[in-house]
Amino acid sequence: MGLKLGGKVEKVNGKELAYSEFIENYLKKNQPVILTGLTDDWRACKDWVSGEGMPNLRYFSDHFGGSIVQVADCVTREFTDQKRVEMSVSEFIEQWINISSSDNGGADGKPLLYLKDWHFVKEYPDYVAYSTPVFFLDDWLNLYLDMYHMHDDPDSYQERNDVNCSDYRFVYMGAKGTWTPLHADVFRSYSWSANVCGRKQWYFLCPSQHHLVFDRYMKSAVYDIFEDVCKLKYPGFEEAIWWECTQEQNEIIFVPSGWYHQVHNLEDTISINHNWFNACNISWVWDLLLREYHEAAGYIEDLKDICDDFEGLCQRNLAANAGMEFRDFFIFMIRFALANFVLLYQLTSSKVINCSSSEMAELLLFNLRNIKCITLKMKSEAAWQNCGIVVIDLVETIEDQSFMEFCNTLGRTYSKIYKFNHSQPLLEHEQISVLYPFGSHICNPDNLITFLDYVFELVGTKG
Ligand SMILES: O=C(O)CCC(=O)C(=O)O
Repeated sequence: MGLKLGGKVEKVNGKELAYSEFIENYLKKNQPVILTGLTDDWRACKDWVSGEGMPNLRYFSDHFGGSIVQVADCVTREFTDQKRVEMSVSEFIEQWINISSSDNGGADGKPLLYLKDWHFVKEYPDYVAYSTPVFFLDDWLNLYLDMYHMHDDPDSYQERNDVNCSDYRFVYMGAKGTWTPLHADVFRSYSWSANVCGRKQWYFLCPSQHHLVFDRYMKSAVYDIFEDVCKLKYPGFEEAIWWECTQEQNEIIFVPSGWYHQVHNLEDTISINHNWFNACNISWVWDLLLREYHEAAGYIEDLKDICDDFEGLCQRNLAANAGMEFRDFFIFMIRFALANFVLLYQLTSSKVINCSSSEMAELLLFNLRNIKCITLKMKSEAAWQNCGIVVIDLVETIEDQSFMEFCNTLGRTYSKIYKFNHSQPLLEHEQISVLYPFGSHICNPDNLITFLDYVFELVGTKG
């Protein structure tokens, strides 16, 4: 039986779409959309594409050939993903050319290679391949990772970890027929994906239907929606209603949080994609962490009575599976709470009030309110109590150079979005003293809530 097709992904001219329209209609409603007209001036669209509109493979071997990348073999499954191997970009290009000249990639047991998750921006910061469209600029994930690690794991090989978790800005390249199995994105983040050349076919399932692609114990999901899906194992699969769309060259697709999707390259394709989250979808991140925590704890429940540090083990397993533990997420939230406060405090103390500055102030308040909302959820979660000690000294943080740079980057990003003239958010020592009244240490969700309520009071608004 074929897939049941239902929803329709809108296609909108990105040049005629206001930032606020994108936020209200797609980001906040968590709806997919294809945006056109946003890649006109990208260097990637010139350098990486040949006159015939095909990938300029030689350009990659000549300029980035030494880069070591992850390559998926689309015909070989390994657990819940495709088998991956590491190779240089030159080797990948050579194999691509060989396979496509023999014209049977994927047939006769031949591999079908797909370069994925290439951290191109991190590796080539001076080669400006593209500029992130304004709609996707409010990106807390990559902004944070440019300054901090999400998780420091003393047990893992840090250098390897550093590369894999350094950012979520990727390049993908694969021949016609390469594909990505059904999945929802890391951290249940949003993603955007731009076709520099080639075309992709997307199949989406909205979050309210995601149980239909899981087995009856909600443990494993369907891998390939076009394989013969076992009705006994996945009883709901045939009921699922899919959204299908074709993404053409130079179009950008917005993938909302928690939407399962499977993607097929209809032609030789190069794409650029980012994963990100911000105040609009951060609740997805916490909900996922909590689910994965309970799952991790469930797996090792037998050890509860014999393990000295059962909670520590759960948190380490959580970090291994989800990329962060509760503590990491909480520190992330504190830093964003503080950065949003610094920017808001600076904005409300300055005398310049205009439309852009008040829009920016609205956004900062929205961010702080959402952080408070998640913190309240964390507070009510008993598992949180045992997640290890967190002590963040607000005054020390504010005086820290890296944090000031982090604040500045957030400020610059928001000024760009709202076309607002940004000045450096420097707090003088006397201004920092506004933080003192309630004590400057944040150790748990209660402290963060007290801090946020104080901030709302300080700027004269409701939390
Ligand atoms: O382009 C692909 O093959 C997969 C991309 C994807 O899953 C995403 O951007 O979320």
